[in-house]
Amino acid sequence: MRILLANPRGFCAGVNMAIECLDETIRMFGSNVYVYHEIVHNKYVVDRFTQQGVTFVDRISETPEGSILLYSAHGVSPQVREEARSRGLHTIDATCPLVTKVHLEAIKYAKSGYHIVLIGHDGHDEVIGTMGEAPASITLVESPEDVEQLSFPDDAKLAYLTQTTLSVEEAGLVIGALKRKYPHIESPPKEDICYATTNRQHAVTQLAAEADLVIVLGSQNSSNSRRLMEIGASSSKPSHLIDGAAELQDEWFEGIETVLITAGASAPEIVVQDVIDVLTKRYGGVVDEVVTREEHVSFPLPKELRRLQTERARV
Ligand code: 0CN
Ligand code: SF4
Repeated sequence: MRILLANPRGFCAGVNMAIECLDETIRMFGSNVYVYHEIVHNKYVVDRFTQQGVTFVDRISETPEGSILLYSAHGVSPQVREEARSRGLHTIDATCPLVTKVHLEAIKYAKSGYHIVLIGHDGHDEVIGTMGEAPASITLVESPEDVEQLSFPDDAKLAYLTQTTLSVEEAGLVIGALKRKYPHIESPPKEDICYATTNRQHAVTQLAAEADLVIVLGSQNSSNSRRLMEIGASSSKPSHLIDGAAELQDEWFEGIETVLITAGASAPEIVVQDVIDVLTKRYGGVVDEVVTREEHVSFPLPKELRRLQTERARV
């Protein structure tokens, strides 16, 4: 069996930074550290940190006053920042800079009197954070059908923004519907769907044609990972989103000559390699890694953490 291994796959620059940020915080302060929401949407990563003693919370009220709190890669609303401040928490912001970019666009448009149509998934951490920047000036849409329900006046000052981890193709349909209904709507200065989301989707779109089966490593609550699995399914290939090798099922591989393997932006390489090990041993799999795009992106640690590192180095 051929194991067609997609490249790029797995950790993106934002996830690398967020995980390094939490690792470094633990090194400096011990593991009595709190994180608002899952640091990234991946079970393996969250379990690893939980075992180290990190506490993940969904409410600021769950953190002891004066404790250290990291914001996850998906970003938070100003209301959450304010609540953390009033609780005297020491916060470290591990928000991906590409999510922050969307927050800044939302603030800029809202200040200039625009109403913003945000394309995203209702209830997703990133969407909640972005909408919190200007709640009265943002309307969320998920589909072209939602666009049909909008009733802004024809001359309304409108702009659209998107969540960073959407399906490029599905977002394109929503944007098309928006532009047909409101031809003057302003587009974001630069694409909001991030490079990592785009490149991982491009790889699956291109490589699924050569495969009989698609396996995506990632967690069920990971938006970008789910989109990869859906792209496999929309190419009419059986597609599965799994956290690790323990979920592999023998019947998936009956009569399969080529299996495409990829991983969402929050899935660590170790879970990919575990799956490859199993497929090699069980079905004589041979790896054929195909690079569809090069990636050379990295982000620095947040400045508050770098400042703490410098202060420590001086002592
Ligand atoms: O899986 P993630 O933690 O997040 P979503 O795909 O659900 O947004 O991947 C990192 C992406 C970000 C921000
Ligand atoms: Fe940042 Fe994109 Fe990674 Fe999300 S998927 S953390 S936006 S680089």
